[in-house]
Amino acid sequence: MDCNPRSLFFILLLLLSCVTPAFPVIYPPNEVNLLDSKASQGELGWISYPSHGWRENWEEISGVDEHYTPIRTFQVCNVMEYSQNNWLRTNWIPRQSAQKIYVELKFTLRDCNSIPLVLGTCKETFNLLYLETDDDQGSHFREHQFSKIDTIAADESFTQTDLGDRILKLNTEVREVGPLTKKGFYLAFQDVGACVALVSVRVYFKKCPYTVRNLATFPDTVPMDSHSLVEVKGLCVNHSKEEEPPRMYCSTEGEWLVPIGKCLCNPGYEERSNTCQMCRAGFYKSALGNLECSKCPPHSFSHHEGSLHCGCEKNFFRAEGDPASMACTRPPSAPRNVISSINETSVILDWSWPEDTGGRRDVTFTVLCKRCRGVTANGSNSGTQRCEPCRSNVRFLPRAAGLHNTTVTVGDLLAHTNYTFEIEALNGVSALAPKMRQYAAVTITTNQAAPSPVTVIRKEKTSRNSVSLSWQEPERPNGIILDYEIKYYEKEEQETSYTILRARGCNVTLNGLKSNTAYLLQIRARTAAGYGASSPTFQFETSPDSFSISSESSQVVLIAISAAVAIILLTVLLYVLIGRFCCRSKSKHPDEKRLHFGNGHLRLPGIRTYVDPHTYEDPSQAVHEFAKELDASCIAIDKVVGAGEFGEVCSGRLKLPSKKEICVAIKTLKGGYTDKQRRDFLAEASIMGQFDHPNIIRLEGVVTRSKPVMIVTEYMENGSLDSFLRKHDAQFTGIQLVGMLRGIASGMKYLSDMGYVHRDLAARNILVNSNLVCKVSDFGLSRVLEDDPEAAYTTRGGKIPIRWTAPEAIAYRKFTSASDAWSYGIVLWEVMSYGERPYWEMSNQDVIKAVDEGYRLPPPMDCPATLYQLMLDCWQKERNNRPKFEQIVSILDKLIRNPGSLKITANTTSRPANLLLDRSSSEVPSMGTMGDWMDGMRTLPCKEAFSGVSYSSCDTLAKTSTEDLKKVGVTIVGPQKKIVSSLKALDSHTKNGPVPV
Ligand code: ACK
Repeated sequence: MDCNPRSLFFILLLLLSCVTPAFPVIYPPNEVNLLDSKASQGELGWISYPSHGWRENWEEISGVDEHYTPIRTFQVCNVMEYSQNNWLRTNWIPRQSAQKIYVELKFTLRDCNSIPLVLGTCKETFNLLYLETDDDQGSHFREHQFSKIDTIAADESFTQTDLGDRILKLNTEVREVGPLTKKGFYLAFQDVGACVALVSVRVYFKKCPYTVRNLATFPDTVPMDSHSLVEVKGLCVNHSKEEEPPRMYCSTEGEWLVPIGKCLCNPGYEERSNTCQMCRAGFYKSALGNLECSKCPPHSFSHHEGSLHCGCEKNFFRAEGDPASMACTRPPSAPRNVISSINETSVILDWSWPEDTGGRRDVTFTVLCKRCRGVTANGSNSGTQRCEPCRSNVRFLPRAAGLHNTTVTVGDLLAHTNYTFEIEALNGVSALAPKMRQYAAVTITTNQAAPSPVTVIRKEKTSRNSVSLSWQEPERPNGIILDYEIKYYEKEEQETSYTILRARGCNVTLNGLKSNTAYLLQIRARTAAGYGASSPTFQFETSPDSFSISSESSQVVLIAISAAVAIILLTVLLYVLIGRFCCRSKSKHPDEKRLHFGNGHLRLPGIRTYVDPHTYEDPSQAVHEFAKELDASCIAIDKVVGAGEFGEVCSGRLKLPSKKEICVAIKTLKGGYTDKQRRDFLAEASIMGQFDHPNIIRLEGVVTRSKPVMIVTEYMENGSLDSFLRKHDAQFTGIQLVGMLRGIASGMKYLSDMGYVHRDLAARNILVNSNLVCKVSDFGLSRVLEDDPEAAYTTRGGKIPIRWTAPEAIAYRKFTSASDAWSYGIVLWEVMSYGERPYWEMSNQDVIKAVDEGYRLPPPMDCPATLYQLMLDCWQKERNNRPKFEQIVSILDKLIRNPGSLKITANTTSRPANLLLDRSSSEVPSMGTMGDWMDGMRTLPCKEAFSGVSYSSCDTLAKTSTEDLKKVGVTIVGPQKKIVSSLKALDSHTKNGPVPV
């Protein structure tokens, strides 16, 4: 064995490869190498000092490292000589951005003890030094310029194995240098007599490497030399947004510390490996956040990547507030098993939940109320049902819409009326799919119901023996109030004896009461359905006796009063007689003023004829001819009930001496009138004053001698017919309506018999009293009478109520009772349609054109066929074919006697309500039975007349003449002709067979 320490060292160095594990060297990511001797394959070119001399210095030797990678090493081993000072200097190393650097040395150092024969010169350390410069100084070297970093010693030079071999140990030492300020530096190794081999030298600095934390990127960051941390702001990765600004601190050790804040992936993106990636198809993410994309909920889909939400499948929807995670839903199916329980005028509706709630929990129910006509008696739909929304006063408990429970009570319905309720289940998406909405319907007929109780009773006047009371109509009359029953008794008698009175109106005066006595009273209303509940008990007291007189003196008083009354009456009588005589001598007798009336109207003997007030020399005189002058002090005005052409219309009371006080209507002439206006205003009274008929409004008198000028007429509690009907839509029986119509026809017959043409016959000009009696009013339109060869009145202008007026009156102002008959037909239509506007919203011009082309109004809903035929007859183009009022009255009388005939209604099934009928097509009768045929002809008088007559063959029928028809009651010319010609046609079609009877 070679005992030279140098050769021994190298042998040991070669052994190094055997003891070092063969792993590839991977440096930590936060270390940036400035110098790595191992990385250089060729000569490193480091300088040793002194470079030339007799002694040995650092020697560069090629070898292999632990991975057998060739490396360059430096060795020195002058242990046998004194005063060693051998320098090895690296090349210039640029500092880059480093402030602090690390020097890692790998070396072997030989233990002096292991070297035989060494003198006391052997060392076991070497020095590490550095020099900062701004540029490379080449081979220039000054020993004293270097600063010492440290003395490096080996931890262990040799290790003894169990077998006694000595193994060379590779030492690794790391030293920090800093802060560095210049652009670069040199390292130097000073050997002072050791046996050392520098296997590798690595110089590096530390940095915090680029990283992504909380979806924010942080760049490579070089720490400060001091102990302070470097704060670094992060940048959100693509498709993300800051939730809180991301920050981190870079430590001097090149470690990232204390991450603060974060970024969140945008909607449609999810976090995958520190990045935000698009959601895959079939998934969605609707919100900002680092949640994963979710799978599309049921009944929805997303075909594209990066979906924010999933679209709904066909017929499925998402309501506005629905979260994207919620399944798409649809409107619920209809509620099931609807049950109705009717209690008079209210109904409880119950139903079951729909089979399919559409996938939602927000199901509510809405109940729609419709009033339907054309429903059969058993409640089933006859196919001709026509419905309209219920009135707003129908009450729903708890409410009509937004019901959470499956029941509702509907109250305040009309009695004996058909209703259809549509119950719809709704959920949050119903509004989005109106076509998918379904409802369950139930049709009911309310029962007849008695009126609700009278609740408000007022004491108007009290005296010793009487009391006047008034009250308000019950809140729910449930029909027409026929009368009120007033029951009263002395309070003390406790109902052991009582008195009952009936009143038609809402007031009563109770006479014959005991003075100074307390009475109790109850009122109840009666309709066709019977009595309603009684009002709460009302107490009143009569006045006490204010003074008492002896029977003797009372007799004297009585005689005195009787005498005074007799004298007054005599005076009044004389005054009236003298007044009449004077007036007549001033003007002509009315009959003398009568002009020509040869208009073909049936004139009954004993009936007076009408005198036009305008024919008076002084028309204002006429008013005193026909109207009574009233003293204004006899009139008390209560309230304004409407507006007339000349001023207000008021209700009030008229108390004439020695007469009962009566309710009256008072038409006033407003101030600032002209003479003409006054004349025209009073003309109505002059006309009205000539009439005396139960169906013509009665004139009570006029006030012309004081202001305001007034016309006082009887009071009609229910006001004008058109508004009355509209108010009581569908509340009357057919017979009640016919009764009203009969009254109007009777009034018109009287007027036509008087030779008076109304010209403005319309429901608005008919007044209705508390007993449903209709009276013709408004005589204001009547114009100057002219001598006309046709005995018809013509007008000199003025407005014509087109919809009510016959075509000839519109075209050439031919106003006759026949044109009044046309208007009557329109009134008939208005009554049967409960105040509908004739021809609805058609313009006047369109109405004139349509009527001229033969179109006529269609039958109103549920209108009996006979009444519709009567309308059509009134609307005959040829005015002579229209029925006379006398005939109309008799037709209506027959109907009243035979109410069954009202059950056959005119067929309107296939026709919308607002289309006019073409007369030519509606007149073709269908040939079925004789009855059908008669119905087809719609000639009620004929049908009635024929019923009971047996016709066995066509022959018999064909021989029927107009005279025959007259005998059996068919008096109207149109139907007569139709029947005769149709019978003849029937004969020729069926002469070989019998005609069904
Ligand atoms: O429909 P109404 O209440 O009945 O409104 C009108 C208004 O005056 C203007 O004409 C009412 N009116 C007219 N004459 C009478 C009357 N004799 N009795 C009661 N109301 C009347 C009419």
